[in-house]
Amino acid sequence: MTAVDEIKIGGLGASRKRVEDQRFIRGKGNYTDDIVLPGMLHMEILRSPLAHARIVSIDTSRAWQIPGVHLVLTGEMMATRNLAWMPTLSYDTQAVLATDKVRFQGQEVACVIADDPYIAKDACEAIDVEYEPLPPIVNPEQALADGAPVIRDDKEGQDSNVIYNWEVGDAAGTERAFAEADTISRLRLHYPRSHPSPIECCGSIADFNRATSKLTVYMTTQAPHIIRAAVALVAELPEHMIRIISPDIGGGFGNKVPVYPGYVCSILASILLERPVKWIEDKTGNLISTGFARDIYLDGELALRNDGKILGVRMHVDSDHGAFFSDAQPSKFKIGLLHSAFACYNIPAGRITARGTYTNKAPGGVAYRCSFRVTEAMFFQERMIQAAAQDLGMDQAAFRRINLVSDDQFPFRTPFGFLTDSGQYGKCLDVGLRAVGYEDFRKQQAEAKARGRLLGLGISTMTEPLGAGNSREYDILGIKMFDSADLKVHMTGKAILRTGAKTQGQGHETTWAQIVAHELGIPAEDVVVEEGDTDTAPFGMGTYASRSTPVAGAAVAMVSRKIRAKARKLAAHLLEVSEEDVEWELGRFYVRSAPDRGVTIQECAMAAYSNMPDGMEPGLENTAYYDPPNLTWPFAVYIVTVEVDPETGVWDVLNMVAVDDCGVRINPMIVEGQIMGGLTEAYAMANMQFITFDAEGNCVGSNYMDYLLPTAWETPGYELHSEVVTPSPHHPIGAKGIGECAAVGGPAAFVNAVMDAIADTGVRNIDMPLLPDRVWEAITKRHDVSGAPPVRSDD
Ligand code: MCN
Ligand code: CUM
Repeated sequence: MTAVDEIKIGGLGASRKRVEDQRFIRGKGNYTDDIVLPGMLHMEILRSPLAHARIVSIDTSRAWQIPGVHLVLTGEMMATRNLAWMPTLSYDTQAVLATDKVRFQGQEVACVIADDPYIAKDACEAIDVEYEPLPPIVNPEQALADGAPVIRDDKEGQDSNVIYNWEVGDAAGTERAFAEADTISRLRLHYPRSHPSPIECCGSIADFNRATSKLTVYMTTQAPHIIRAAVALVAELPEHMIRIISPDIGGGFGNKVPVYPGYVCSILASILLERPVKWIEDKTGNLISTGFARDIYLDGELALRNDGKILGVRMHVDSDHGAFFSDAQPSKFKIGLLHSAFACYNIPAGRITARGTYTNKAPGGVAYRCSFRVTEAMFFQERMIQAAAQDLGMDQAAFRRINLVSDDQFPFRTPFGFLTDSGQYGKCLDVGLRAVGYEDFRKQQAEAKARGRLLGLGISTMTEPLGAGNSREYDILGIKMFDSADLKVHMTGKAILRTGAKTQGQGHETTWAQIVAHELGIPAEDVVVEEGDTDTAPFGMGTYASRSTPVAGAAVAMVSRKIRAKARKLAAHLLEVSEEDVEWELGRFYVRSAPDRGVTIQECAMAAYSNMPDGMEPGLENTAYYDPPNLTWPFAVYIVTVEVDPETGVWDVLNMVAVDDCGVRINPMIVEGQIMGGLTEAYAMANMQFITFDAEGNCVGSNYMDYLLPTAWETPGYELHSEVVTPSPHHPIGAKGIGECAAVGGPAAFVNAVMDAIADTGVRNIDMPLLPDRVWEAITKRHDVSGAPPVRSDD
């Protein structure tokens, strides 16, 4: 007998088909809205039509009279239970239902609970709210202007719209670097607001049982245990009497990390009515009120030597957080991991200053396929790198090559203090350049130019920190960031695995079983994976920041190893030899001196319940908590070629090459799916997707006519490369996160390509999205097109 074939049993490296798709493609998924409980009522939310206004009065009497209405909740009623406001994940407060003022269009003002959602919606319209309008503030510049109205006048001592001033890096060293520079390259950029827009909106079904005092909440959350802790704190319910169940999730993309007022209201309503209460957000509600992303302005500077060496970097960012500072991020860092910028470049000194402001927009600023602001960090970085190469008159690839961290420099301390773990940056760049035919394209580009055609090539190279955290540095609201896995191997060698992560489409049910197969030789199909139920899953911090593989995935490997250690003892007992004489090969223990004498892992499992040695605790189950020593640092090179039509400003992608090194790939097919999805979102952000606000604070982008998602029709094709593999030196199976890389690094590649195509115009920047009219304006007027669209240019 020999070891089992790892690929055949669906182990590490197998492109195993996604087991969850068995139910998804049959329409048998079980999403929050699919759940129907006996006696269930329905909740709808009345939202503010105005961005900034004082509430004069709320009259709910007409709503109460509508047959089928069970409860009308207002801020005033919430206040009697101390629930009108709730703490945010960034130590701010957020209104659950407005009491004093409304602070953004779409803010929750009241809720109606009724027999069905239609009655509830009608009753919302029967609530009479009198508002006294206040001047709205829609960007940081207005927020910081003299005499600007203070949006958060509810907060004692808050006399401006500034939330924080934060800085990181080496101020003196950076000053010196800039003093020594031959050239200083400057760029101002805006990364506009965008929205994750998962197909499934947010929702919850709260079910409070008075007899048992137990509260069960089915909800769309990426982090059920954090929600349980938050509910325990906010609703003052004992934690063991709260069960959060996150069933199938129809896409999260960060939108389902925060705590939303709808969740809180449905919980209170269920407690008051002693019946299950379901809240399902509609698309407009989701687009205008839940977890936005980005909306951040950069003043960036690079200190350069004329030979191409970057000496220092200076960044100032102004971040628009909306009306409440509700970012989910490690509490140590005010602007997430923005300071991971330039981590792949060898730059001696850097400094970031960051200022956050309140505005009359929905709260957000962190979520959407990003590890806490790394999307902004890498976009700014790669736009600044392109501008710097251009300012020096250097080739884009050569300039990067001079400054990228080389293979022998790891672990590498980045300009803002991170320690990157590993990588082969130069090799990835070579693979990408070869694949796109770099030299040839430059020739084609020159020839095309002679005929009036605009071709461009954009490069984006980046490493990003994935896997928050390690508990020394990372926590949310004081809860340390680590993760967990619990593995129960049954008598017949079949197993159930639970983790503290929560899949939303990433395929954990498939890939975690592959790690077990790799560690134990139990076929992946014999391992069922379950996530998202706080009564059964071990405590974990959930899925976002591509942390699942780096942290929960590591815990899966570690718990499997604990199981293997016990199985070894069982094997020694079965083989009647001492443990030291037992060897392991995949799926089987054998006697070192007699390799034919062996027992399978399944036989060990049976023995754990039927034939254990004297004194051994029965059973084959264990739990592992994993606190990673560092973040994992995948690397990527994205290269895009485009043609820009000077007559219309329309740009088409000719080719896109992606070289991703995320260490060991558990399931190559799933990894490629993650990259393609991310590139598509990157393309959407660069090309079409934005939520903007008019001067009154009206949200433009509250529906899919205005907020454009790319379909298969406009999405370009991608050429993916997987030949560079640098295992993470500290991850038990060498895997690094991948979930966001393409969405993080992709946007700059598209924008850089368009900017390269129009370089001769002297235009340094067009802010995203690069809509045709904006590109056309830049080409014909020969000026930068900046700021949050719609842009009002002077001429
Ligand atoms: N994987 C792998 N080998 C690796 C790394 C990852 O096979 N070396 C697999 C993993 O096992 C997992 C998937 O790829 O099945 C993504 O893993 P990982 O990079 O750990 O990311 P997470 O599972 O933590 O997912 C989070 C990430 C984020 S933050 C957003 S936002 C996002 C994304 O994933 N949201 C998504 N991808 C998404 N994909 C879908 N379909 N839906 C979402 O909501
Ligand atoms: Cu920031 S979006 Mo993902 O980390 O859930």
